[in-house]
Amino acid sequence: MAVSQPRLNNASLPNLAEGTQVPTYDRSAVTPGIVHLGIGAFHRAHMAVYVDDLLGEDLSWGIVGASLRRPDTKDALEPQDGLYSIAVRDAAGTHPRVIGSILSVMDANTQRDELLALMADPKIRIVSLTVTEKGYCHDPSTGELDERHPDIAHDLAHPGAPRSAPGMLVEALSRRRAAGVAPFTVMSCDNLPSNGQTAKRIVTHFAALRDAALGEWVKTVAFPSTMVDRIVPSTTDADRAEIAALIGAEDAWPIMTEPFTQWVIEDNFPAGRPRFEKVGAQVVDDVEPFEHMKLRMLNGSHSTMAYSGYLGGYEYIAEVMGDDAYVALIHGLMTEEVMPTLDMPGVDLGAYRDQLLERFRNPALKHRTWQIAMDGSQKLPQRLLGTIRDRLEAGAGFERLALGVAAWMRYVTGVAEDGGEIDVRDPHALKMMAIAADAGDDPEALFDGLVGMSEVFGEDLAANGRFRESVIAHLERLFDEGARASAKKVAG
Ligand code: CS2
Repeated sequence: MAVSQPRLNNASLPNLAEGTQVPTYDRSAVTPGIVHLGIGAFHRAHMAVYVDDLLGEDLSWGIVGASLRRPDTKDALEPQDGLYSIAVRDAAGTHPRVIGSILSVMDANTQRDELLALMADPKIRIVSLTVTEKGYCHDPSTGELDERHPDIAHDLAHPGAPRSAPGMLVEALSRRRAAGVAPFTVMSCDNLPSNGQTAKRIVTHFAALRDAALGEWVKTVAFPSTMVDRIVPSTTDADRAEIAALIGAEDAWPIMTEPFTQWVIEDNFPAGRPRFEKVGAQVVDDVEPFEHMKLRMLNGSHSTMAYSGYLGGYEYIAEVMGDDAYVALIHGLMTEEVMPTLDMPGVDLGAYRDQLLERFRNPALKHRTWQIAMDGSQKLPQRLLGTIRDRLEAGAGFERLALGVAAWMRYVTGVAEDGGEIDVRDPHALKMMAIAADAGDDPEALFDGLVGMSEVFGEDLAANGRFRESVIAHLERLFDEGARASAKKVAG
């Protein structure tokens, strides 16, 4: 019978298996300086690790995490005193490390007042966010606040009891203003274009809807942009068992990730910041070119592989990369169609592409196509459609990008190639499946229905003949011959 292991927590920390990296600073002396909204796996594999690296030199930057939707992270980390492990995986094995930078986790639904009081406390100098694209309650095609979003309507009616990220930020900022406390810096770490500017536009707009003077004050808040990058598949029970065996303690929610990590940060923190550049982050004046590069190269490839790979019967990205036709498709997409749209002096884009292909191939990373396929209506504009617009304007080809869009349209019908059901997760899933049901198996009707979602496609793409023709041709092939044949055809 297996001997039960202790739970990972402060008490078990000194007795973990040899070889497990653990915090070397005095955790009991760490105080909170950062509140992080959206404490999911990505944050715990990325920013929390950089902060963990820095706490040794400054103990005043501990993180208090908050979940806005589900209490599951709190439930997992509370009995662990905020400790959790990350496991860096590559072909050579799994390397565990325990992270101590998260001091506690709050559930915004049940601890709203406590969380808002902390955000209003002068010792909090940064509020960072990974609330995913949909957490911004915006129109993804324009980057503007969606005033009709149900959470925004709720938060305008109940400003003191917000449930959206913009609502939480504005209520906390308004309390600081009332108390004469300088604002915290808002740092978005989500995969949005110009994420700082986008967050600022949305939050300022929301504040102005609450009260014009508050809107003016929020305009003075700093919203640095950041480009974040690390691939983080969802944790499975097999991962939990592997980590328990490696570290010698039970961790209810370890995080699996790859060796690669990148963080480019705009240097705009009037209230101060940890010295992220000391631990590998790039602190620069202008993040936008890096964001463009990453969203179009990595995420554009990811979404294309997710939809066309899922339809082709592949469960994991590494499996998609085992199919030569898909490799040629993604290599061609980046080289022929994305790279010419990027302006990155001093960056070797060919080397960046090759490194991405290598990362996608990582056999130890079980990254589901279905996971990446989620929330496509929020992702397509910055991952594929912006590049297509640039190519249209240049009179250049975009066949592979168009296949990515067509595969998304085929995917959101909710019916797989073998007739089985696809579990489509998207804030607009019901609307899209209704459009698909009306269109039946007519590719033109499906295209016309979906392209009419102006929050995704804007007005311009719906009216563009070249775009229409190219996507419909792919849709016809996807319905007639399937995704693998479609990848092969475009691969040449
Ligand atoms: C992925 C990203 O799920 C997705 O949509 O494309 O989470 C991706 O893994 C990260 O952006 C990598 O930095």
